[in-house]
Parts: sequence; structure tokens; C-alpha cells
Amino acid sequence: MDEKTPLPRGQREIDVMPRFGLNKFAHRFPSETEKVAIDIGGDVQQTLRLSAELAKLERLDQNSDFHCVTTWSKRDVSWSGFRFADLYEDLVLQRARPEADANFVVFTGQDGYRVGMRLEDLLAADVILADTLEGQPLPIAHGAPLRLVAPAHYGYKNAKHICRIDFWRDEREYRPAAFRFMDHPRARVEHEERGRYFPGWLLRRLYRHLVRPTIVKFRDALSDHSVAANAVVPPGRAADEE
Ligand SMILES: Nc1nc2c(c(=O)[nH]1)N[C@H]1C(S)=C(S)[C@@H](COP(=O)(O)O)O[C@H]1N2
Ligand SMILES: [Mo]
Repeated sequence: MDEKTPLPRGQREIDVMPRFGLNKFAHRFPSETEKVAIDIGGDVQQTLRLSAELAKLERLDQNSDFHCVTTWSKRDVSWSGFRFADLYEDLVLQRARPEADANFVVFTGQDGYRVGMRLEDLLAADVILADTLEGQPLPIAHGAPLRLVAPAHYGYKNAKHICRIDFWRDEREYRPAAFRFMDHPRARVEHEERGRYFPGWLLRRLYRHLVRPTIVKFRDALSDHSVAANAVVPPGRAADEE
């Protein structure tokens, strides 16, 4: 009864959610971590900046398993936010008015991360834009102020620090943050779509070795960042507080 459902093929459970990503993003951080502002663009009739109106979208809680393509999985992560489908239907369709076939969606993060997904995958009911994690405001480590959570897709599709969403008719304008072979157009965990050109089982074996060093690199970079952020306090004030 208490037995856990098996993890998807090639995945291994870890017990804490690490800060993770492509190496080149370890030392890049968002400049705005509290206020959400998303520029909407691409093949749309009206570009927009969404901010206050996002607070009117229906909120929901979600617990889901998170699967990184490098093979680590964290079970039962608790997020809250609003559905991507609601953002699309209530705000993007009505106000930005994308071209009818603008079905390729590119997310950009404040750290320069870019990743593309199919609109049809994003309209699934479990795809949310999250602003809390485990009941707390989303920390910098996990994508403040807003990130995508698409549980059926590998972690790399779950863009953090989102500041821009473009709706394109094709992939011409798209340059993924990762090497192209690492970016599967759908990246569904269930089908082990880890990357293009190479099969999932092969990438799984190669990627596995990256888990530990990447966690360490991202953890150290975050602690350097926090030290630097604290150092911005004028010396006089820091001394007063002691
Ligand atoms: N902006 C941004 N989003 C990103 C990344 C990144 O480096 N920058 N890394 C991706 C990868 S590879 C993974 S596995 C998840 C990790 O999410 P976490 O740091 O909350 O564990 O974020 C994804 N989204
Ligand atoms: Mo990942």
C-alpha cells in the first residue's frame, strides 16, 4: 500500500531538491526576484508586459515529481501558482492576439536561459507557472520570481526566472541555451526523450556523471552570490547590527 510507484526509466531518486542547470548558468542570477513581469512577444499582433494582471488568475496547488534529464528525480515537490493554459487563454489570446499558427513557445529567463516548447504540451492541465515552493515564496535557487513546472517533461523545459515568453510560428528565431542535441522538441519523461539525435539510454549513461559535480558547482555559486549580496550592505550598518 505504501509502496512507491516506480520512477520513470533511467531515473534515480534523491532526497533534496538541488539548484541545477547548465554549467554556464551556475553564476548567473536574476536581478528582480520579487516582482513578476513577463514580456509577451513573437508572432503576435500586440506585444505586452504582464504583471499585476497575473494575480487575478485562478491559483492552484500542485504536488508533482520532478525529473532532471541527467537522471536525478525528486518526488512529491509542492508548488503553487497558476496554469499556463489560463495565462494563455485569458491574457495572451485576448490581448496579444498571436497568429493562428504561433504554436512554438520560447521562454527566456533573467539569467539568459532559453528553452522552447510546443504550445499543445504547455496547455496540459498540470503545466503551471509557480511562484511558491513548499509553501514559501520561490527562492532564487529554484527560479524566483516565477518558473515553469511541467511535470511530464524533463527539468530543462522548466524555465526558471521567467521574464519573457515568445509565441512563434516556427523555430527560426530559436537558439536554445543548450547545445541543440541536448534539446528534444518535447522532452517527455515517459518516452525518455532526453535529447535529439541520440537515444535516451545513451544520454542517460553520459549525463549520470554530471549530477554530482553540477550540484556542487551550483551550490557553491549560490553561496558566493549570497556572500556578495550581503557585502553590499554599507560597512557602517553591518557593524551596527553586530
Ligand atoms: N533560467 C533557468 N532555468 C532553468 C535552468 C537554468 O539554468 N536557468 N536549468 C534547467 C534545468 S537543467 C533543470 S534540471 C531545472 C532545475 O530546477 P531547480 O534548480 O529548481 O532544481 O531548471 C531548468 N530551468
Ligand atoms: Mo536538468
